[in-house]
Amino acid sequence: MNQIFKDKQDFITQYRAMVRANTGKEFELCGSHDRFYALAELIATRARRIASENELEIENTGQKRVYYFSLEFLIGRLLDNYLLNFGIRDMVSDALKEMGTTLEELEIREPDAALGNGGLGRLAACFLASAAHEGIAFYGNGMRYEYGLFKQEIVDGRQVELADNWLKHDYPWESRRPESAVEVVFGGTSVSYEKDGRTMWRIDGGQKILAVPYDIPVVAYGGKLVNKLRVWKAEPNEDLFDLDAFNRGDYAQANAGRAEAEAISTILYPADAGEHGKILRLKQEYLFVAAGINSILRTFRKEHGSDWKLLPEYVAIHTNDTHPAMCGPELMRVLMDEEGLEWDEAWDIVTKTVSFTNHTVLPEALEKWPITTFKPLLPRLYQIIDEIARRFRESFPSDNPEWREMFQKTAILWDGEVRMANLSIVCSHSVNGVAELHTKILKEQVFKEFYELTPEKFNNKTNGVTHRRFLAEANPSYSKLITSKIGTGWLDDAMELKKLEDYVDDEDFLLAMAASKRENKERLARYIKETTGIVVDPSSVFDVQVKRFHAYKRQLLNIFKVMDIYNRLLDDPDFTVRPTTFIFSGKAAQSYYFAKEVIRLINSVADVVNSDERVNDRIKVVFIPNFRVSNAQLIYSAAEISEQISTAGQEASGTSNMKLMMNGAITLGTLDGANIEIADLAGRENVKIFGLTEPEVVALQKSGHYFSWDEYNADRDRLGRCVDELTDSTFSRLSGTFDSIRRELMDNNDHDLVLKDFHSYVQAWEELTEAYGDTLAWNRMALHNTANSGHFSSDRTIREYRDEIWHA
Ligand code: NBY
Repeated sequence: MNQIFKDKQDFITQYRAMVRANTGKEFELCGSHDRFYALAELIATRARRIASENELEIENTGQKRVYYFSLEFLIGRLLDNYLLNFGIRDMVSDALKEMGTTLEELEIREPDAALGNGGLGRLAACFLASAAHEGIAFYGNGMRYEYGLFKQEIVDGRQVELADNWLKHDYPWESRRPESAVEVVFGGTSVSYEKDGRTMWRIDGGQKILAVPYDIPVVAYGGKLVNKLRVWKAEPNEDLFDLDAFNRGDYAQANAGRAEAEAISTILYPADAGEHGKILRLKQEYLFVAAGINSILRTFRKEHGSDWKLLPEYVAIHTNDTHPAMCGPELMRVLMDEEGLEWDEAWDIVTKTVSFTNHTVLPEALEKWPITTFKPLLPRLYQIIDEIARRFRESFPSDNPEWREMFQKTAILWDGEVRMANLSIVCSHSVNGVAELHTKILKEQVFKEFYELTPEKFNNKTNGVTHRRFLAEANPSYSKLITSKIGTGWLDDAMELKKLEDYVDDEDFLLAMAASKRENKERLARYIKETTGIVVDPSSVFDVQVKRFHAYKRQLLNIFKVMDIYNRLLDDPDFTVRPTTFIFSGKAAQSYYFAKEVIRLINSVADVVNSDERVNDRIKVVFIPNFRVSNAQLIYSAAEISEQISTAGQEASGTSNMKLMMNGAITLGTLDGANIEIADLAGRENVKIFGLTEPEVVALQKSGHYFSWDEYNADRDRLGRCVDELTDSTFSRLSGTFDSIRRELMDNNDHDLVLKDFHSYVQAWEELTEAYGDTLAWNRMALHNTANSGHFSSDRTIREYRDEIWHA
C-alpha cells in the first residue's frame, strides 16, 4: 500500500488545512458541498503527484504506452474508488465520523459522471481501472462532454429526458492542460504541392478548432500507479468574439463563432445503437481522434525522436468500436503529410499500431457516413480513405469465384457511404469480439468475408467488470464476509474468490450470506421508497433487470411474465407464487419510440399491480428512474435473480450479467453473449437457462416459418390475453394503450421472438422461485456464482488484451 497519509491524525490536519485554503473557513462552518470539494482536492493532489512520478518512470524505462480511444467513458463517482485504491477508505470514514460528518454524506455531493450510454462506455471505465491495476501505462482518450447522458424522469409512466449539467460546479478530479491543446481543422481544400521532387498534400483554409485536454487521474488498487484519462473540450482557436456585433446589441451574433466551436463537445449522443448522418457527431469523432493522435506523436517524438518505424514498439492504439475509426487514416495523414513518410512505410506503421473491438451484431448499429457529408468536412482524410479502399480492393484474390460478393461485403466505400467497421478492420492488426459466441458470429456471419481473408486478425476477448467497484465497493457487507474467510487477496486477484467453494456446505456461512443480502435489500428498499414512493417487502424475491432499453434485450418479455402472473393470481385460486419484487431500471434512447413505450408499459403495469390489494402482498413492480453508476451499485448488491433474457445471438456480451453474478444473483437467461460462459463456469445447475439457442433462432428466422399468430392462437388464455391487454383498458389508466407494441408483436411478426420464448421463460422463472424456498440451497447456488466470477474481472480481460493484442 502506498500510504498517502501517515495516519488518521495526519489526514485530519491536512484535510482541515485544505478546507481552510479552499474556503477561508473552518471545517465546522462549512457545508457538505465545501467539505466534499476540499476532500476531493486533497486526494486529487496526491494522485496527480504520483501520476507525474509515474510519467517520469515510463519515460526513463521506455515502457510501451497503450492508448484506448473511446467516445464514452462511463466513470461514475470516483471518491470512494480513490479511497479504496489508496487503502484509506476505512481510515477516512472513521476520521470523518470523528469530525462530525460521514463519508456517505460527502460522497453524494460528487457528480456521477455519465460520459457514456451503457455497456460500451462502462467497459471503457472498467478497463481504465484494471489496466492501472495490471501496471500498464494506459491512457483513455475521450471527449469531455459538457452534458453527459440525459437524466431520466418518469412522468405519467413516460420517460422524460432532462439535461445532465454535471459541470455546474467544478469537477474536482480534472485538470485543464491548455499548454497541450491541439488545433484541429474541418473543411478547407486538400491541395498538392511539390517538395524535394515529391507530391505532398496540405489543407488550405477550413475552420480551425482548438481541442483542449483535461486529465483525470486513474489510481491503481494499491495506489502505486496512477494513469490518466484524457478528455478533450472543443474551443474556438482564436477569439471569435465579434465586438462590432456586440456593440450593435446583437449578442447572439457576437458569440456565434464561439458557440459553433464549443458545440462539438457539448453533448454525448444518447443513442446506444447508431445515430447516423449527424454532422456534429462526425465532428466529435474526428476531433478526439485528431487531438489524440497528435498528442501521442508529440510524446513519442519527445521520448524516441522521429524514427517512426519504432512507433508500434512503443505505442498501441486501441479503438473502442468504430467511433474512433479515423485513427488509422489520421495517423496515415500525419505520417505522410507532416512527417514526409511514403504510403507503404506509413501503412505498415498504422496497421501494426491500431487494433479494434466490435460490440454489436445489429446491422442498424454498424456505423456508416454519407460521402456527401464526409468529404466536404474532412477532404484530406477522405482522400486517404479512398486510397486505402482502392489498395485494399487491388489486393483481392481475383481467382476467388465468390469475389464479387466478397468485394461488396468488404468494401470501405459503397453505395455512397463510408463504412466505418470495414475501415476499422482494414486498418487494424487485431479485431476482437467481446464474448465467445459473439466472436464466433463475427467470424461466421457479420465479418465472414474478412475472416476468410485474414483469419489471423480475429480473436475473442470476453468482457469483464471491475470487481473492486462492483463487488467490494458496491457490497460492503458481502465483501467483509468474503474477506473474513479468504483474506483480502481477492481484491488483487479475483480468481481467489474460488476459495469460497470450501464453504458451500458451511451452514453458518450460507446463513451469513442470506443476512448480508437481506441488509442490501433493505438498503435498496429504502432507496426505492425515497425515489418512487413505492414500499417493497425485503423478504420478497428481488428479481432484477437493469440495462439500456432495447427490443432485443426483451424487457417486454419480462413484463409479459408479470402480466401473466397477475392474471393468474386474479383468476386461479389454486395458483400460488413466491412473493416477488420485479425491479426494472434503464434508459431508452431519446428517439427510440418502441423502447420508450416498453418503459411506459412497465410503469403502467406497476401502477395497476401495486395498487391492487388482491395481489400486492405477493407481487410488486418497480421502475427505478435514472439508472446510473451510483444507483446501479445499490441494485446489483440487492439482486437475487439476474434477468439476462435477450434473443439468442443479439447481445454481444452483456456486463450486468457479470456484476450480478459476482453479487450472488442467479442468472435467469438465454444462451446468449457471456451468459454462456457464466453458465459454464458457475455450473448449469447454478443458473437457469431457457429459450431458443442462437442456431435455433437463425434456423427459425431462415425457415420463414415463424408466425406470431400461431403462438397467440395456441394459448389464448394466457399469452393471447397478455397481447390483448396491450390494447384494452387493463393497463391503460396512466396514459393510454399500447397499440404500437401490439403491432410490433402481431403485424411485424414479433422480430425478437418474445411470444416464442414466453412459455419456457415463465416456466423457468417458476422453477427458479420455487428453489428460493430452500434458503441453504439457494445461497449455495449464489456462492457458486460468486466463487466462479473471478474470470469476469476486467483484470483478466485486460491481461488478455495486453498479452495477445497490445504486447505491452
Ligand atoms: O457493449 C454493448 C453491448 O450491447 C453489450 O452486449 C456489451 O456487453 C457491451 C460491452 O462490450 N454495446 C453498447 O453499449 N453500445 C453502445 O453503447 C453504443 C453507443 C453508441 C453507438 C453505438 C453503440 N453509436 O453508434 O453511437
